[in-house]
Amino acid sequence: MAINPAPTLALDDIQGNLAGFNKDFQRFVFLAFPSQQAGQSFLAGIASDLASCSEVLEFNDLFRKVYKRRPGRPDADRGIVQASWLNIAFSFAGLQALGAPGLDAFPGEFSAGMRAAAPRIGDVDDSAPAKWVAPFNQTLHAVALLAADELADLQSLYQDLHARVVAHGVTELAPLVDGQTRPGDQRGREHFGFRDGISQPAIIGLDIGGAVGQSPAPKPGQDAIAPGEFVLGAQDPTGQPPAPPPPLQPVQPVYPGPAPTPPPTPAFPGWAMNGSYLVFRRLRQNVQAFNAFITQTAQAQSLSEDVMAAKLVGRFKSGAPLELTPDEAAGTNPDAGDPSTADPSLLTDAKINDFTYGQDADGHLVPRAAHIRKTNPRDQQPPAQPGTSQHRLLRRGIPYGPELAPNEPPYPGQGPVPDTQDRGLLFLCYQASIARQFEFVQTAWVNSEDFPQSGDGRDPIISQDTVNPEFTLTPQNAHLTLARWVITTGGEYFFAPSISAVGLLAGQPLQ
Ligand code: N7H
Repeated sequence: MAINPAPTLALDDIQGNLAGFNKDFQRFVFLAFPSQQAGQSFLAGIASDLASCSEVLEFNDLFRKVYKRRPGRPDADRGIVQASWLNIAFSFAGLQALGAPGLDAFPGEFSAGMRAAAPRIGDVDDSAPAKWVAPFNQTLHAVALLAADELADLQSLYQDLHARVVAHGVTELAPLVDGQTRPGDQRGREHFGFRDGISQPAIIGLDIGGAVGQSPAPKPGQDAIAPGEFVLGAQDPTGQPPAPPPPLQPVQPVYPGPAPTPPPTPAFPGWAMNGSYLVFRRLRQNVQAFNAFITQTAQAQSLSEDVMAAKLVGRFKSGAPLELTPDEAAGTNPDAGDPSTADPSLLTDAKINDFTYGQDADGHLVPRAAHIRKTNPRDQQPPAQPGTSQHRLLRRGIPYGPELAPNEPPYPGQGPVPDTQDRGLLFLCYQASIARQFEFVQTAWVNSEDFPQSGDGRDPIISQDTVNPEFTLTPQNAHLTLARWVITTGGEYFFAPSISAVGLLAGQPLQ
């Protein structure tokens, strides 16, 4: 696709996690507003503290420069610049509680929320909302996203937020939901041991195109995607400028004094410009069962465990792409391990994401239902469907929970999972349309046993469907029967408005 000239995005106004906080410690504080007044007075206090994309981009750029200048030092000494960030996002119920105007114009999947979507997106039986853990078992109005380089900084950011929550009579819904980067050589990896966060779309005007810290062009293999895929009101994929938004309307404050008449509601409210939908999912991972499956199946298929695991995901645990390592991917050598040990260049920007599946149409290298092929089929989109560029996700997840202990008791088969064994991924992704992006990927691709082709099977990592859990390992019809290692234990659909819109929702006048 030709790259349209970089549009000017309101980077000072778009909330910063779209650019990627990329912090080792993150806390998600879920909130409910007992009244419009409580919610608005709370928001009025924090609107000016929300981190913007510009700040995050500039900080990340500075961090990279300082880090590069200090090779050979332990990681902890290399990145001496630090920052803590705060963002906020609202559920539909939260926007209603705040009296936000124009809510009729928001799409149905957002207003109904993730619980209502459960049967559609496959959150059934063990993953059904009735089994979700607190705080996801109640109505959530907002989530505050806190991020820091050090735990102590996260704590102080939280203390500050908590004091405001208490002062304004907002309800904090227990428990706090904490994510952290895994320690030591597992840094950057999720709990099954795979490096994560490698393949992301390059958003024109955010990741590429000229602002501070941006690269001039996408990395090899990275798609340049129009910002309108992630930011409401930004340039759409055809390069057309957005339709002029209706004028911004301040939400009238309900304090002090009686509520005034609300302003007329525009078709799609102007305050939603420069906002983005945030999908939040708490996904529990049964690491013991995953490891046991890999060991048993590798043996049965005469593959090494490294290759077996890579066949399910499409990458080795190091991140090395299976598609670029045909000798290992062919599985003819049962001793073949992770190829990046012998060839570290596979992990460089030049190679790690630079592949397509066209020459592997039958899936003899990367099974067609492997996780990264299901969730981004790259050049393998069936011709009748719109381009994969319409279904991209900006992933911002972080692992949660303790490390697997060497002598950990067997994972509970039934009943509650103790905190000491509850680990997984806090999956977050931003997009301009939950229906066309997250829900489409989860339903039409991940949960479909016939995508990309009939009988390929469901996504082995994240499909929640337990009916016919078959996975086509090789084109020669080697089928595996999968177990389920990832369970949904909570989640919600949120909207992250622009920073100025948070002020408007709080009833503040436009600056
Ligand atoms: Fe996935 N995993 O460890 O297996 N994911 N994911 N994911 N995921 C990716 O390329 C994982 C989840 C996507 O462009 C990698 O960054 C786990 C959900 C997409 O080539 C690994 C969980 C959804 C990509 C994992 C989980 C997605 C991707 C390779 C849950 C959306 C990029 C590293 C516990 C519905 C594909 C990388 C591309 C990559 C894992 C969740 C989507 C290792 C364990 C819920 C779009």
